[in-house]
Amino acid sequence: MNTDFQKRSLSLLSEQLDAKGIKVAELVSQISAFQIAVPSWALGAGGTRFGRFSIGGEPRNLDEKLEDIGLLAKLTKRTDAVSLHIPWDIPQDIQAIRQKAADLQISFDAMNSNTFQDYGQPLSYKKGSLSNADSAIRKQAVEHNLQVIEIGKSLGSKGLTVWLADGSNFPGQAHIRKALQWTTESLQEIYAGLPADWKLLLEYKPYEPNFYHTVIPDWGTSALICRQLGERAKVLVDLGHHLPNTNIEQIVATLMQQNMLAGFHFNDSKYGDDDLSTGSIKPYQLFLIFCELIGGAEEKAQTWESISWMIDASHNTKDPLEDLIQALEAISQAYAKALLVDRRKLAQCQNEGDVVGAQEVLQEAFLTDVRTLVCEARIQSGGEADPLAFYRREKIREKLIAQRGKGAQASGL
Ligand code: RM4
Ligand code: MN
Ligand code: MN
Repeated sequence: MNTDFQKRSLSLLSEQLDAKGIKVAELVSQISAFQIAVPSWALGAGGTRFGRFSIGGEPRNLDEKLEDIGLLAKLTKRTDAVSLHIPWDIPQDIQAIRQKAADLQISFDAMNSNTFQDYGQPLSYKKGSLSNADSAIRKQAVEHNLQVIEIGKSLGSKGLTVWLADGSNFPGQAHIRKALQWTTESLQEIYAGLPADWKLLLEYKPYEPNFYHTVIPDWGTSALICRQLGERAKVLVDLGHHLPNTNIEQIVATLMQQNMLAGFHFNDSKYGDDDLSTGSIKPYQLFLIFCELIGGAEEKAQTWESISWMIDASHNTKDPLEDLIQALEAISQAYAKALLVDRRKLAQCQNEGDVVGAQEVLQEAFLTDVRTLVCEARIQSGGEADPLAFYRREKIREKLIAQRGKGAQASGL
């Protein structure tokens, strides 16, 4: 990126935005402040049930995962936290990991429990965990979540994310009401072990790995359960966890209206939980989601600070670090565009029933090229003007392969 070109683009854009009464300096500082956590499982190859293709130079342990995120943070200045999945990332030496994270200026975002796999624990989760008909299995799953909280406490995390794979594959397999009741009771036990300054983020997903019914299929069920837990339990929206064409921005607006939005798992989707790069399929939808978020916070439905932001994606074909650079960029762009919306004019159009005018207001913002702004925010924060170009120019993947090996495999999916 040519700095002279960046300067000229910025001054042109400033002139255009100034004319609309928008202050570029303010926008740049808002974009700079917006940080998105990266999950520890997004740094290696994901694979599908048909196979897994190694990327080469994948991080072999938590230390190396933190190093990858540290690199992302340094280049993009858009992330400053990691979200750990237990037991994939159990820290062996808590003090050493804390120190490493501090050196890299990374903090610990919400912790993720895992009761969707067997990893040598006494009782199997094959037929479910928090919803299992066997109370001993439910107890084991509750205890696992409580242990995850303990690990999180020692790292300085402030949240527990629960994604439940529980459900059934065939009609009749599960007692649907009992499964919901058991899940609620199990979560109540977990919630009771949550420190006062923590929140519980409850995810939902309509199908996969169970294909007939999932115990928490949608935001409504998640919200119903959260209401039975307490005010620190809220709904986590993973963008890939909806049936095709669901109006996610409406879900966001509804949850904010109820002060029930815990946070996001960013990714993109064509059909289901595709875990594709954020903004690669439906950038307009992402923009509309940010419009609701900004509107909801401005109109004081729910505070911006109470919402957690995280990427949740899995990479089958791309270099994960390149993909994360792209995702962080796409999220920042959608946010920046949503900040440009003339909300006063939009409200006026809505009140007057001016359908065409309202659409124009949104399109005007969405069609503005904000790359210069996002780049400026990065430069001012000390990041790289063009992180992807830097990554390729410096041959970082090649260096990681030389250092960690071609067959190095990250723990995770
Ligand atoms: C699930 C869900 C969870 C994530 C796992 C790996 O589909 O999105 O958030 O932890 O995948
Ligand atoms: Mn998720
Ligand atoms: Mn998912």
